Amino acid sequence: MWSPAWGRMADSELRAVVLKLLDVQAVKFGQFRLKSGLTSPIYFDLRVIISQPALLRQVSSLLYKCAEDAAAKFDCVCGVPYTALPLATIICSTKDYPMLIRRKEAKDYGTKRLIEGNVQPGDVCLIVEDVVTSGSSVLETAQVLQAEGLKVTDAVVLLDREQGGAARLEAEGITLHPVISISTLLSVLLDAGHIDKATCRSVEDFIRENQTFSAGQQKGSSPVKKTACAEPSYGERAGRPGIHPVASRLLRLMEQKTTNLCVSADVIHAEELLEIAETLGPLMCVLKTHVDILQDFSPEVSGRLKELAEKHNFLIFEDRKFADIGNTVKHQYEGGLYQISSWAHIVNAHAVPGPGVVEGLQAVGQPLGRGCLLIGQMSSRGSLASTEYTQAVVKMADDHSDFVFGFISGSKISSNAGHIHMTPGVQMQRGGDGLGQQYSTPGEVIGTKGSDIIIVGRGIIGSADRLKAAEEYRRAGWEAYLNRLSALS
Ligand code: S5P
Repeated sequence: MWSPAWGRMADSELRAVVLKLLDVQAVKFGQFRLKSGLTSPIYFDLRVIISQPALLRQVSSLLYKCAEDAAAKFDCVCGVPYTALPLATIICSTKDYPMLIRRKEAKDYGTKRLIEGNVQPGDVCLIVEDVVTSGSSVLETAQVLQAEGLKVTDAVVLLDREQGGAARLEAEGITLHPVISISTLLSVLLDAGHIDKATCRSVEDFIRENQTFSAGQQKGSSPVKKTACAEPSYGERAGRPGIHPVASRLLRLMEQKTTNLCVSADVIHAEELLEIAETLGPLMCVLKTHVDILQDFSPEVSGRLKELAEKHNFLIFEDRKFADIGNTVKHQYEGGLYQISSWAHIVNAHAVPGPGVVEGLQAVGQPLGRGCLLIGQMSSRGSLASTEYTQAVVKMADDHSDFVFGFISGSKISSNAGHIHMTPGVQMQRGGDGLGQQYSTPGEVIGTKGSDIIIVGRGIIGSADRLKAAEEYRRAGWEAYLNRLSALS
């Protein structure tokens, strides 16, 4: 059994460690000539972590936690020389385990021992390693320990290159517990925009083509099962480290309900709005409202909407497009006639006032578990959102990731898989409405432009059979998503 610590450990901590490893150049991308003569697109030099005291401590604690989570039983600890020696030392001194040191070469005087420390034959020794490729270093250390009468059943490693080392060790009776697998590392760096898909794929190809333990020799486990650079599904993204809780909830319910349809219920009577929520609720992931166009809003209406959102498992998005200074939007969001923060899971804002608009909204929304979308692009003809503006919006989202979880945009504008893109201006036929609105089709929006959610208003609300129209849009959006997934896997 070997599985990376993804999901078991504090995901955000794992993500932070991966980013830090890149930062200190413990991992590098490029063209590297290896000892073996091969040219690798990735290079690890974990020795550099000894110059980073905080990282060294953090890695040691993750290694220990990895052994603990796997319920590994051991009496002493031995690090594979050299990088893992300080890691083993920190584990032993903080967790109170006796340590053993394996000498690289036997002394040619005195005791001629290969192991330093008090060896108690019969004791179980945990091996600590920084990187595993073929598993041979761990195996050599295990053999030296075993020759002294110790037992070795488990090894913890910071990074598993997934080149067959785990399977080789398993064949020798040693279970490898990696803190990070190469797939995890690639996913985190890809999500964070530090590497592109081409780099990710070249590393995966290299790993796949350079397996050190042939498949026939492996017991059950196959390396690099799911490619890290394949398009992640909505459900997979929902579980990614550090994802905003509203984004996670939304992606999960989209996967469960097989829908990426947001219905824009731009109607003027509350009864009609509630009727739409009730009848189309099962088909949509989000209900978008413009509460200020209702002629007869009352707190009962928002209360009833909340109940319907629970009943049909969708989120409510009040399309208020806040665009004022922080102090004003705070009041607009929390107070007034509509008390939006008390019922809308999602709101949106223009970035034009600067970060204060997000900070004002966040002060109200974050304690309530709400999330915000920034308007990165608009569907209307002649929109002033330039490329530079859109890039600045993405940066603002990154800087406020505790509250902002995505965008209103015509296409995918951020490579962060935690960001959700919602696109308005969608109808079955391309065209416009005479007042500047411009329409693209669900296939274009999801398939070509890489957005996540189609926002459909009059395409459904203006139809004589709203239920039938909503089902057609749901199916078109979902099929475009499935086609995109299969094209990119
Ligand atoms: O750029 C935008 C942003 C938004 S939120 N363009 C838009 O059309 N919208 C909203 O999406 C708009 O306010 C309306 O509620 C909906 C589109 O409605 P439709 O009837 O044109 O589909």
